[in-house]
Amino acid sequence: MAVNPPVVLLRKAADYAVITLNRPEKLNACTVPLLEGLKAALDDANADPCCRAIVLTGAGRGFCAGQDLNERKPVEGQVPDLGASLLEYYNPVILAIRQSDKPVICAVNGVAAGAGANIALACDIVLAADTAKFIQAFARVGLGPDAGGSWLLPRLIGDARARALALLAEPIGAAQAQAWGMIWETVAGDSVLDRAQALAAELATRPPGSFAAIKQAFLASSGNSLSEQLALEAQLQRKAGHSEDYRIGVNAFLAGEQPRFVGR
Ligand code: T3D
Repeated sequence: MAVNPPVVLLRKAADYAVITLNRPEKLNACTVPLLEGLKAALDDANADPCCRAIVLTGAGRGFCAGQDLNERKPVEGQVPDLGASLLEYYNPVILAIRQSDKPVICAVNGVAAGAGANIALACDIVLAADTAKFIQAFARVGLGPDAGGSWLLPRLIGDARARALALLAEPIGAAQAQAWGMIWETVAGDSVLDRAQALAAELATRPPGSFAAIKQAFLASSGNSLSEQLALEAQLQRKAGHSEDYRIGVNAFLAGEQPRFVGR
């Protein structure tokens, strides 16, 4: 009997994890098992102290085509509860990325549409193949934005561009996305995953306490006043200042050496 391959793959390298959405024949469109698998893989990587960075990518020619619309085929007499779907499956994925203390790098290997685009944009560092496209596809199927898009996009590219992208639901190429500040880098050819893994390996040598502080500070900044944010920075910096990695970093600087951080 043929066994279906897992729809999400989790591979652990020495000190980082690679999560691959694995429904290539459907451009990794999100089903319940895919979203559950993605959340479980993020939780696993987040809880593993050996894993100091996370790479997220898609198998095949797409990154993620958003909600699998086969799961939404209209049935006479039934109405889908998309709110429940978001609360139960999508929102926890976005929060697992944003609230993780570890850097999450997205290698957008191909088209990212609808909720798939916003899962990518929720990551900390977004790299995209030069052939990749981002589509806020929601209005094409009668929906508004979700998976954090209405929060992320205006912050990334400004209100005017965010509104036009959402209203027009037109694809935007990787180079344009980079020029607008929506993503970090466009990678030529088919080496976006290699580039993401090289970055993850590099980040894995850096002090994880710094990354936790960076992510917590940036996450809080959108809801905080300047005074609140200054207080939070002081709190986070107090904790960082007590770490062994801070002591190592300062000693290495003063000795003119490369620091060898220990992750504490
Ligand atoms: O719970 C909830 O519902 C919450 C709501 C979530 C919000 C959303 O994410 S809604 C937005 C859903 N996504 C879309 O509307 C995008 C739909 N897909 C497309 O527009 C196109 O497929 C793409 C522009 C992404 C790519 O086009 P192209 O020409 O490169 O590929 P294709 O031939 O259209 O797709 C390849 C296969 O993937 C094809 O299957 P087949 O015919 O070869 O068996 C196609 O049907 C399938 N596919 C692509 N996207 C989806 C999909 N199947 C199901 N759902 C999809 N979203």
